[in-house]
Amino acid sequence: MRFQQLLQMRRYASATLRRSVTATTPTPATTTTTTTVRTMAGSGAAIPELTQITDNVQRGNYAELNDKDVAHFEKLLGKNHVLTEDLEGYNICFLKRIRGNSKLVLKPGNTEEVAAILRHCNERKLAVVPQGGNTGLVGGSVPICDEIVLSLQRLNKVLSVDEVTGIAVVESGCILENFDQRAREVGLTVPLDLGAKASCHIGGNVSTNAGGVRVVRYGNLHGSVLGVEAVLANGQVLDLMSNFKKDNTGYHMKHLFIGSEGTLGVITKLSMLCPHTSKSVNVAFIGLNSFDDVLKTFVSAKRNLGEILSSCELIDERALNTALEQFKFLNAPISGYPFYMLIETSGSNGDHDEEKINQFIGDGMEKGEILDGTVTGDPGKVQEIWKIREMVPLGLIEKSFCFKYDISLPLRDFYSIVDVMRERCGPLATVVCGYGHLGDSNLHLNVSCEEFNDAIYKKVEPFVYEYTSKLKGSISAEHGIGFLKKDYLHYSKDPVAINWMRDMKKMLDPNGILNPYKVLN
Ligand code: FAD
Ligand code: 2HG
Ligand code: ZN
Repeated sequence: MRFQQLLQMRRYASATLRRSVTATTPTPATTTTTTTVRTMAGSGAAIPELTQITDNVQRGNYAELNDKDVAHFEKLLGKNHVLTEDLEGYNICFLKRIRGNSKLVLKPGNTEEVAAILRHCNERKLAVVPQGGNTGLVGGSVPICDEIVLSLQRLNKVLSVDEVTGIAVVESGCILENFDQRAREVGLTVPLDLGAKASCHIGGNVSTNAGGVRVVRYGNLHGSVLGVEAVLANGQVLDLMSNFKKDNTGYHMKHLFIGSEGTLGVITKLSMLCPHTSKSVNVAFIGLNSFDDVLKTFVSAKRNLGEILSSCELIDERALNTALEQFKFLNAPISGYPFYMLIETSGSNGDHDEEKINQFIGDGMEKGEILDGTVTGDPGKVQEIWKIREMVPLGLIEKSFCFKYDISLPLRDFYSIVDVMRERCGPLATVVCGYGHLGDSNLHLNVSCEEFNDAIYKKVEPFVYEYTSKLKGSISAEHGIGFLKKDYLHYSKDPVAINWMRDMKKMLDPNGILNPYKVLN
């Protein structure tokens, strides 16, 4: 009897959700999100002054580019692939915070050309910044002074995708979304997904060890990347390609290039383990009253969705409302809650997965932890819900300047910094909000204001790093250190480790030509 009553309650609770699995006409997949990223040069902020001036950067002891160098590169690559004009887009970072003054952009078409460029630059002591899709958020992909921009745009081929092994080999300049489309043609999927997928390169992703929304399921790139080919500062090609998951032949040097942000070598090619595409994908977008309920729901998702849980994202009210205000095409299924979670399941049995996610939501509603929401398995609607999450970081920069942080924090203390920061900034900030990859303990704290100003900058930094460090968190969960965080590395890294990093940098790049002014200060 008790069991029956419980079942009835479950059904009632689930029925209050606006479920759209059975929608007859699937919503066509739109490309609004990706188009926005592709066409946006960066944020709505004003063009900044040169970073060398604003940040008083002492130019390194590098040679000055001359006509002979340009002629050398033209001979090597062909005139079309050597740019000396209209370089603004290559000099400014996505957030319009960092601006360099490069006079030369090189676009090699293969590994040998990358090697020849670096050989010349190393001999001449010319500094170089490797650049992928230029979507990085820490000022790592643009010059700080007059470094040559080495764009990987032309190394854009997917070389092979093996349906049997699940291993794909791809050139580093391939756009993530294009790579994923190719993998999907044979029933595989790239285990990495992020809002910048229409612009970022797979090589940029590996160089930053990008996280994104599926780490909770597939882990990070140190696991998925099986091998890399990298060109060292002296032009030597280091072949660390591997087509096997298991390969214990000595030191695992590929890891040096995953997340080293172009400071140790230029990645030209890589192999990646791609999982088989899931037959059934369901997404729930739910509203909750408190962060305590968010944590309870996360624990329940892990316990009850287990092996099919593929994403667990958090969005707070201010983050959602800002995106909705800026992008009228977004359709939020629910509104009026302090917190929202986007929970995705991916599995191989539609009925089973649907039953599981319904039961999980029903339980949460019965306990009063989940207040309302939508669950859908319709591919078009799944995409519509994901679009809301993907547009959140862009909403915050659409018409403002935004300080963005990607910190790892213990889950119990995950959200408190947002309230603390809001209090600290007061009216100086227009929006202080938190969202991110709850499933990986990775919070995105965003503080936006009308334009960059020192008063708010000083309120936010180094406070955010001190706070994170006190909780033994990480000051960079996924975006990297780049230029913006290099002075704060010590908040998360032991001095002995930092010294070893310096020694490794010196060994691999003795002239310091690769991405100077980044990662290490
Ligand atoms: P770039 O920005 O061009 O470069 C990034 C760094 O890598 C630089 O230091 C550059 O020198 C180096 N680099 C690039 N290519 C190479 C190469 N071939 N060899 C050596 N070094 C290289 N990041 C996340 O981790 N998770 C997210 O969910 C996420 N979402 C985002 C959403 C939006 C809307 C935006 C704008 C950014 C987001 N990012 C996210 C940040 C960014 O997209 C990632 O850091 C991405 O991996 C950068 O790739 P990219 O090709 O644009 O690299
Ligand atoms: C995301 O998860 C990205 O959307 C960007 O990492 C986060 O802009 C940000 O703060
Ligand atoms: Zn993120």
